[in-house]
Amino acid sequence: MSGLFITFEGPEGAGKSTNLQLFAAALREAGCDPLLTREPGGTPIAESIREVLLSHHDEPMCSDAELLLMFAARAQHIDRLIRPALAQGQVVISDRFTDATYAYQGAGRGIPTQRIAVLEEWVQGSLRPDLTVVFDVPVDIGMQRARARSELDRFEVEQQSFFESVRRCYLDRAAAEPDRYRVIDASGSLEQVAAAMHPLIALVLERWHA
Ligand code: T5A
Repeated sequence: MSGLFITFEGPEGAGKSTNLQLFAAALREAGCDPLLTREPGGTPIAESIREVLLSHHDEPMCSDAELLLMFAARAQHIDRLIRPALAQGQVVISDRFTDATYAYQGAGRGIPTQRIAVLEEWVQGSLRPDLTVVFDVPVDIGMQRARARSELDRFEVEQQSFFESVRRCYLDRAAAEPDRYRVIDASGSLEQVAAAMHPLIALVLERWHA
């Protein structure tokens, strides 16, 4: 028995976390109870690594340390939470996964894609999301939302050009593999974005019933 692995992605303030809750509520109403998780994080050890990754430090974190910590957290998350849940046939929805590494550490920090791909193979083997929903929003709108919500973390203080590269990477990856990705315009109101998710909810329920 194998479940369904769904990831929500997008630049800062795109509304992933908000819409993930709405998406899950709609699935629950239809009788499907998904496991919700996030990256970096998802287990106690991975959440501790998240704390190191997101907080500000006096010592700058080098890009390779950042990349390896992302994959260390991911290895733990996959081993302890994602694989066991999928093996039980559950629908797992993660707020970010490896696409974020390609976008932030790859396009943002400039780490070569090939180096990330090596770690992806090592840590994940053949595990890839069945469906990735990219919430796309112009950088200035996303950052406005993030600023209004809370204090900025270690990533959110990056320059506009960093986030433009992140956004471009997500869109390029989605265009290269249209079977796996769906892009949602997340610049409108919450109601508009929620409405745009309806066909995806139907798609997930259809695959879940299959
Ligand atoms: N990271 C992560 C990497 O660098 N590499 C990796 O491999 C991984 C996995 C995670 C950070 O780690 C980085 C990327 C991130 O910088 P995080 O706190 O989880 O940190 O950051 P985000 O995932 O970006 O979470 P955010 O909360 O910033 O963005 P969301 O989840 O997209 O947005 P959300 O839903 O929290 O909404 C933000 C605010 O906007 C409002 C919401 O109410 C909220 O206040 N909002 C809207 N307002 C108006 N209209 C809409 N349509 C709205 N949608 C949301």
